[in-house]
Amino acid sequence: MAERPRYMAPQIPDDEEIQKEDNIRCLTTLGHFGFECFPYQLVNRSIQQGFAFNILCVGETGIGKSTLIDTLFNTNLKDNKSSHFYSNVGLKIQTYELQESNVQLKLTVVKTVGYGDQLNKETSYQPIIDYIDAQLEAYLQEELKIKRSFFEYHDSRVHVCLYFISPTGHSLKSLDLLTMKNIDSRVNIIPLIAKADTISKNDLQKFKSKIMNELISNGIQIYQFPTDDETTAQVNSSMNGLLPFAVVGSMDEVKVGKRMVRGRHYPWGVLQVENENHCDFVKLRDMLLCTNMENLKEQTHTQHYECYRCCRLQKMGFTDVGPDNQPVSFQEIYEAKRQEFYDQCQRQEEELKQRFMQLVKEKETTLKEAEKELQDKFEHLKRVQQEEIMKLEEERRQLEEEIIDFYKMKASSETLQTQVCTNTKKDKDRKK
Ligand SMILES: Nc1nc2c(ncn2[C@@H]2O[C@H](COP(=O)(O)OP(=O)(O)O)[C@@H](O)[C@H]2O)c(=O)[nH]1
Ligand SMILES: [Mg+2]
Repeated sequence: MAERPRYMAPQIPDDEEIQKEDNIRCLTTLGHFGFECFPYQLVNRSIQQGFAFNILCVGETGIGKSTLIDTLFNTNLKDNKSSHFYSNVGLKIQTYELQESNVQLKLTVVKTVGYGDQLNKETSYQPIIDYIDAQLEAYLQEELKIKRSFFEYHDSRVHVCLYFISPTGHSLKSLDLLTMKNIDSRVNIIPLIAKADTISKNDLQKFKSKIMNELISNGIQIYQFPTDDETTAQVNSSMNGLLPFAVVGSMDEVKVGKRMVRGRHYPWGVLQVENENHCDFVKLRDMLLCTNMENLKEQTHTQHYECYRCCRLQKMGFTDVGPDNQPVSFQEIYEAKRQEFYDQCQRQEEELKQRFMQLVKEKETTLKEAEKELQDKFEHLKRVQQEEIMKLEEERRQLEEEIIDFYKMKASSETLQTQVCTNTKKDKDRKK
């Protein structure tokens, strides 16, 4: 008996089975192919690879950043208390490997240090921008490499920024507005009202709407939970209406009835962190970790990274269309850039040559002038010396004449003296 084929050959469908839609034929499969298992393959691969998530916490010192992160992951991530006396804002980066069931999570938490502690807060947001950009740049550089190794590459791009707002009950501080305005195009911002247990229920509602109005009137874009997936659309859109989340953090275990819960114990009662009537902590955790972590990562890649990449490549001179609005290829741009660079080098070389010639000419003129000056000086000195020689010659001549005169006078005086002596002797002899 002939062996039965493992898979039935697909039969050619009747014309009625072919639905035409944008020239794509939709066929009903008549046998089992196996591609219904694609999703499982993806799940298995993801579990094997593990997940990575990078959170940036921006907020004043002591506002509750470390406590909230510990509470979110129900782990003591062992962070020391920060000082209020830093002269500049800094960032503390810590990476942890966490595991829940068989899912591994490489969690990177970046927290601001010294934020809001300086008198002059004008540039407090700069280190935050620099950090976000540096991670986007690192990814871009990896992408531009010839030999890319995305499998081992640790993607450090910030997936979400939890912005901690002080529970003042009044309004946002100018530092909050300035920072959020400057980072909103680079990262997904989720605003949080920190230490929400310090604010009453009525004040909290007013404070929330005040914050949202201020964000809108200052044109600040915060992350919106996506509503395009029908499985999460309803919950996400209701959560969008609850932003900013009012959160409370605590790792303390408090007894409520017969149960131990995480909360903060006050003289007047217990605030239960995971009780949705007490604060929005559970909503934040669900939105951040259960429902939208993948979307946050996707937004980081498709929106923020794309925007950064586009600007950087444009700054480098790359473009998709030429001056005549015609598409241009990477090769054409590269060739044009190369030619431009070559021309620029030529121009610079020519300019340098001209400058060199000019300098040589200037130097020659100065040297010639100096030579002429020296020649004039020499001529002058020569003249002065000749005059001096002439003067000395004249003086010598006069002296020689004087000497001759002197000797003449001396000779005549000697003759005279001899005559006088002779006459005196004659006179003496005569008297004798
Ligand atoms: N009332 C209240 N206190 C909190 C809350 N979260 C943290 N704290 C307290 O605030 C202090 C500073 O918290 P910490 O997490 O170290 O702040 P960080 O400097 O922003 O990391 C600690 O004493 C915490 O116990 C909160 O939600 N409510
Ligand atoms: Mg801390």
